[in-house]
Amino acid sequence: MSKLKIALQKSGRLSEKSVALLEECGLKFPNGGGKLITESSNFPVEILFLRDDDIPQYVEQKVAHIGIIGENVLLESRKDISISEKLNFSGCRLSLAVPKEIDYEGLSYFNGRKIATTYPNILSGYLAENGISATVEVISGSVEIAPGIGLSDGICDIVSSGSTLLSNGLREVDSVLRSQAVMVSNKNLDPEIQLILDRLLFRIRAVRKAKENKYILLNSPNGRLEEIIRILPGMNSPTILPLAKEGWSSLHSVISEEKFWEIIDELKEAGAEGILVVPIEKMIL
Ligand code: PRT
Ligand code: ZN
Repeated sequence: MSKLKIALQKSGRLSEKSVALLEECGLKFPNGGGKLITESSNFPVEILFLRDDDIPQYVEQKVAHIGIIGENVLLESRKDISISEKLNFSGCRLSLAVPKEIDYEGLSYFNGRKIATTYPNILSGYLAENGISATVEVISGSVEIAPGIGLSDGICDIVSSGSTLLSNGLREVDSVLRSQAVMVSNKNLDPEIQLILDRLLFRIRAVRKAKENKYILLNSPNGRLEEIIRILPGMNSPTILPLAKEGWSSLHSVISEEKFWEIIDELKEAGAEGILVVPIEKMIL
């Protein structure tokens, strides 16, 4: 029987969350023990653990059918593969930074200057788009020390909290790219492999939807039900059940995490009581 081959980062910032995502989708597989290939016991997949930089090439060549990487790695690789799903974790940005004492007034600062990076393709594209003529110094790591040792005038590197820049006396001045983890896939999957991928994507979306929403239960005087229903932007019309207490009902619905506090405030004002909010494990629409 065919198996969907999934490439995950072996060890690094994406590893734990990639494995957790597959586990939340109900896939059981042995993890750890330094294995390079493993199989799921309850879903037709084989998992390959690789360096993230190798994943685009392996997916393009169908050594793996799909993989999980940062968008930054995908774009830098320039491989002809597609994004099947954005995964909403490991968010970061690829940014330009300069020594903090520099009086920076815009991208033109970099004209005729040197920028150190491990992302030459993305950076060159960005500079060309903006009409900046700078020298791109390609290095393989520890980019943040390049200006301090006189290798470059600025850097282009991944930033998340900003503390690496800060502790190296650098200041973020421009953002080249926003990135998050994505599932990439080969563009020419056989139909039976595509079918397995579709089943997996269905589960991934159900897990993500569940994380983005909460289940809410509350009590409302019958006279205020209409107003409360108007506040709740539920996916369907809410469930209403009579309470033993005369003149009151219990109302159940789903609300999005994003609007959560706003909605709670409005509900209280409208007379809702006994509000319970509970996490949803899976959400199938
Ligand atoms: O060994 P392998 O090649 O597989 O891993 P790697 O070392 O190339 O990658 P890894 O594990 O560091 O990162 C994997 C992916 O995580 C990246 O491609 C990004 O998509 C994403 N990501 C999210 C990050 C960061 N946040 C991040 N903070 N990747 C790197 N960093 C580094 C950055 O390079 C800099 O050195 O962290 C430092 C900055 O962090 P702050 O928090 O100090 O700003
Ligand atoms: Zn890497």
